[in-house]
Amino acid sequence: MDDKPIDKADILRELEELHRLDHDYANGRILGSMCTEAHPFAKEVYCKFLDTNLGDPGLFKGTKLIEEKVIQSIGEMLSLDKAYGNIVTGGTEANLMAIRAARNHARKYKGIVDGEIIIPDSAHFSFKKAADMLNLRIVEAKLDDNYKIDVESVREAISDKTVAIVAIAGTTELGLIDPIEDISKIAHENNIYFHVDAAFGGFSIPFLKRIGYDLPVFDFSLEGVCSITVDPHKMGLAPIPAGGIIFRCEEYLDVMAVDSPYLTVKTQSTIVGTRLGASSAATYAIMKYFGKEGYSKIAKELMDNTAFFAEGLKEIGYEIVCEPELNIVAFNHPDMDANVLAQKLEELNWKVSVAKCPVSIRVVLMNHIKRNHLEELLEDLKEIF
Ligand code: 0PR
Repeated sequence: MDDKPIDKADILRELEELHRLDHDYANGRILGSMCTEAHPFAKEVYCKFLDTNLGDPGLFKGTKLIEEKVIQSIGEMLSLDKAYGNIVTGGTEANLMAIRAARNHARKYKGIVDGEIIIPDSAHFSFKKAADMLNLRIVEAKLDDNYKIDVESVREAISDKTVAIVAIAGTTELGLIDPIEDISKIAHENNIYFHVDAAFGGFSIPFLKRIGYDLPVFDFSLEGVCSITVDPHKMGLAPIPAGGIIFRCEEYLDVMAVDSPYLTVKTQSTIVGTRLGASSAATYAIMKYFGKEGYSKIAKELMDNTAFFAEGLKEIGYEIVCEPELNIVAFNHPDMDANVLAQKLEELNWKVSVAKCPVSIRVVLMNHIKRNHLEELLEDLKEIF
């Protein structure tokens, strides 16, 4: 730190220079991100609530009510009449809370001490962090030929130490929806906690279904589902950080509660103590602003772009890994290694992401990637071909 105060203009100049090194969503070159530019209205609301702290909700009663309302709205979107949960920093924290709830519940009611969680090979790496922090062993369920969790392998993986089963609605690499109804049945029959990670798909599947897309059921209408991660800062167009964790019952929050004696509320179940109210307020505002109609329109546009891009790739001769269920396309050149192709695209100034299972180029068709960007990308891919 400098000894003397520095002029605001000088500080801003330095920061702007550094900020110029960042990539900008607006030029449509970021192909592998699940985040996008937040809606301006959400950013405006976010700034108004910057000083609110939901770590001490007795001091910020209004903002706490906003969090409760937004959790309730997300719950309704996921077929749950009365929802419990929090707006957190993202999918990682949401998944961590879900697994912590499952572990504590199993410890309290089943006496399980050295627990295990069953997760598919396609699960986001946040579950590895959760297992590490919570001292749980990961048992990986296999994927079937379509890269979805293999239902039989989940059944086989269950043991008397299983504290949770996880399935994904919108996998990170391919955007696929696991057979959640089947897994829900297995979890329910075996009285095991079932968590659905819909960090990516949660803000699109309900709206696509609403306008007639034939997508599988993934939400609380399935009685085995205990919690769902759904991130406003991905398909919800809310500013970062905004993750959502929704629980079916309050008990799952209670088993995580620790005493917080000197605060305005006497227990706390979230991982983070001092935490943003701005994320809840911005999410609340943007959900009201779009409504089901607005989100359906966005989801449809993105699916149209997905279909346009996938068709364009096939016409050139690229191979699609799987038919997209949500707005992610993964593809390969018939004879070129995906990393080599990625390198060529990087040289043309595309910010590419390479999936590992299977190795392929993966494009997440977020709101910042417009038709003209896709046309340019297809042109470049044609040149490379
Ligand atoms: N669950 C799923 C299914 C996810 O895809 C992700 C993140 C998470 C949980 C964790 O969410 P947070 O990152 O909010 O904690 N998926 C993307 C990924 O890791 C996140 C991302 C976003 C990556 C923007 C890059 C990027 O530029 O690939």
